[in-house]
Amino acid sequence: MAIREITVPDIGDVKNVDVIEVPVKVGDVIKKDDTLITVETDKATMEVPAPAAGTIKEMKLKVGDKVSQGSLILLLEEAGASAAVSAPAPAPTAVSASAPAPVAAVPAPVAAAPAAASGPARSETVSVPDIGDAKDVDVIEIAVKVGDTVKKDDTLIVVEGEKATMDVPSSVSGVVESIALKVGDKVSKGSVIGVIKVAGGASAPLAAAPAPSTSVAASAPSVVTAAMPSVSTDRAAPVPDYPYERKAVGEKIVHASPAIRRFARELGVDLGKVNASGPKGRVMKEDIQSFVKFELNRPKPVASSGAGVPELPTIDFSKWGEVETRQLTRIQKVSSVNLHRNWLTIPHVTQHDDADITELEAFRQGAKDEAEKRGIKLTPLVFVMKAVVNTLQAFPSFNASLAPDGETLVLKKYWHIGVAVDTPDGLVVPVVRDVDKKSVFQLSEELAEISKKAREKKLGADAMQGSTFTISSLGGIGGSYFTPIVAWPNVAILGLSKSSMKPVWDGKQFVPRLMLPMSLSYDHRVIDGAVGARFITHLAKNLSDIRRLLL
Ligand code: CAO
Repeated sequence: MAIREITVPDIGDVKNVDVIEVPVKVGDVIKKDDTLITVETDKATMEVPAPAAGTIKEMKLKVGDKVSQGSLILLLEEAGASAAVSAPAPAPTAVSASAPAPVAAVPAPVAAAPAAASGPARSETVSVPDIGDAKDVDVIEIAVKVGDTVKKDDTLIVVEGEKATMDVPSSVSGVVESIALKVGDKVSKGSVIGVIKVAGGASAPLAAAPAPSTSVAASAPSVVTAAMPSVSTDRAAPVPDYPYERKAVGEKIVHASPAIRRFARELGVDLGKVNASGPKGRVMKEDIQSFVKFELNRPKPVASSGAGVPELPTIDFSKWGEVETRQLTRIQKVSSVNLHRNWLTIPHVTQHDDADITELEAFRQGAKDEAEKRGIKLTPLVFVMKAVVNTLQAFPSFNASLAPDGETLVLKKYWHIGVAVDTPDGLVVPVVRDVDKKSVFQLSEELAEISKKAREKKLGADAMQGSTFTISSLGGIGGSYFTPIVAWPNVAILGLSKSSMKPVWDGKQFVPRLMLPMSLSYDHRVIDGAVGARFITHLAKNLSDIRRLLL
């Protein structure tokens, strides 16, 4: 099998054009006319096709390189061929070997176009210049609209032939008065694009769009490039939301006009990731805009990035033993994004304390029978909710949210408590409203109802909104202190752990008291440490003597 050097064919007068895509790699088995590289000039994007089938042995170019005619692209082990040592990618098919190639064929401003220095304003009819032999090429973009002010050389329309995409620039500066074309129309040399009002009467040639340079006049516009790959001709619906999955590894060309490629480059967008909604799978400006919007708003994966934290490497744990993978539940995925954001964006302080709930517990035991008669299970949590609301009323900055300007506190005159509920699918936080207006029996009833609904996945989204403070109770489970994460937009959260009998010094002796471990996390931007300590002390006092709630 012969190894053949594949070089860049005649691409006209243009030198040092950018390689913007290299869709093939070493080892690829390619067919004749498969695209090897895509090059881009100011005005056109062209695909350079393979002159023969074979296996790629070595790549000699990469994206970003600059090429001219004769630049070495790759070494090809030709399928079933003999001998040839060096060959350019196919020359223009529609023209002779000496004919100019596509870049030159792209309409270029006519330097010699006569322009009068002065005169009355006049309307110029702008038409498609000489685009070589190509006829009936598709208009794939209208780059201007009526009323736009255009400068000479600004792109008016983008057309696409069999083998290349071309920006058709304006030959005059002025204001667009009318546009005679729409996307999907077919045009040839001389087709009217529209009318431009030329200020001050610059008298441009009547065939206003710049003609191709003289050396190209009779040539096809799109010579060197391969046939367009078989992409769908369906016009996909615009892409309102993403989950895109456009390019699989090994998928090749992205179709986009030079202007769109420039736009994507300016924004740092990888066109390969953008859903294409244009004709023939072409990426349009709106596609890039949708992509950027989506990327900006997309919740970022928790484990891998955020707030400038370096990405974590992917680890193959199976190297060290057997593993099993399991997807997080939907609830876990949603909460992981929220928790991560809250943890990173809220400067947390956690203050711990014990509340002496010996008397409260005696009262609760005394009220248990009555509660049971009503079919209610009275737990310490509802007393804590009442005590918390009383404390929030004494410390209004805890019942508040920080406004987005970071400088204003929104103080709320209602007391809705979010209660973290453990469900088989993960943590949810339904909200008990107007806790200040409800009795402990009412709260118990409501708590039983919402935690049942939560576990049966019957809670609506609004049942989980509007809390002013949150309580996370692990008291029924065990453990002592922990660090609850503030549930934004709240500024504080109370964690409760399992109460236990502890020896407490009463001034004369140690006495057994039932102590409830509490962990108060707060947003330090809003709450000072001293205020945090006062809040938890006030709360502990309320719980140690619930008669204080009546004061
Ligand atoms: N100390 C000692 N015992 C406690 C207690 C405490 N702080 N809090 C509750 N208990 C007892 C209750 O009295 C009850 O005992 P009895 O059955 O003997 O009366 C038992 O523990 C179980 O209580 P419960 O959990 O059913 O009820 P609750 O009102 O305390 O809590 C709810 C309700 C929905 C908050 C709870 O069921 C729950 O889901 N807790 C987990 C919340 C969670 O996961 N938080 C973590 C967030 S951070 O990831």
